[in-house]
Amino acid sequence: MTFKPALVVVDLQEDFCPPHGSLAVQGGRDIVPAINDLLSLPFPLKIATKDFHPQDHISFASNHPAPNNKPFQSMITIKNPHNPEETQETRLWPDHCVQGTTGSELLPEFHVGKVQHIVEKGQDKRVEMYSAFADPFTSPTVSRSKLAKILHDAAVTDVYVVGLAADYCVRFTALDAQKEGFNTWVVGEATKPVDASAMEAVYAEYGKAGVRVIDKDDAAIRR
Ligand code: VGL
Ligand code: ZN
Repeated sequence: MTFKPALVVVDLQEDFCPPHGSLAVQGGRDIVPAINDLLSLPFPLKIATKDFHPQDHISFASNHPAPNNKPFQSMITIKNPHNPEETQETRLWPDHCVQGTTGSELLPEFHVGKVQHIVEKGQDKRVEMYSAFADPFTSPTVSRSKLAKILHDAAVTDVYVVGLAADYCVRFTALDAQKEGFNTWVVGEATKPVDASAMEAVYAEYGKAGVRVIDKDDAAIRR
């Protein structure tokens, strides 16, 4: 059996981190040393993703009328632009990772020079896109990134997912990686959640889907 692992570092951006991030995840910066350690391992393929929204993105509370426009709280229903029968309930957020802003920049302490690709996501203002592969609509999908093609073209077998946030973009990226046919691993100490109380449900979802959570030291690369 061949084994070809890829490391995918999700959304390690200023807006998801203290001290200035608009959607700062507690301890978001603390995972960078673990991620830099992983980047020094001989993964044949390393990829970073960036949440990269236009200012009029549907997930920003500021783009919706009161009273149902409270960041972190309000939920809205999004229709699939290609199939209005299909809808998604989604959470509204503070403006974050707006293209061209400092908040959208990758953390300077992240050794991004070691990645071969930077995949941007969330550019389509009409849909939320937590997964770095695609938006959540299925009939049909509205927006897809180039991530699946990069991984398949490289004949990757295993995907290791790290970054921010554990309960949103890391979660949906890992679940989609497994759906794409990759053996998928999340490195526990190299991710942090927006809401720690959500993680038990996320681990249950991983268990069902076959995504495995491991420690950094177990993410050593087999050959
Ligand atoms: C994310 C909320 C909104 C993430 C992105 O990267 O986890 N969370 N947009
Ligand atoms: Zn976002």
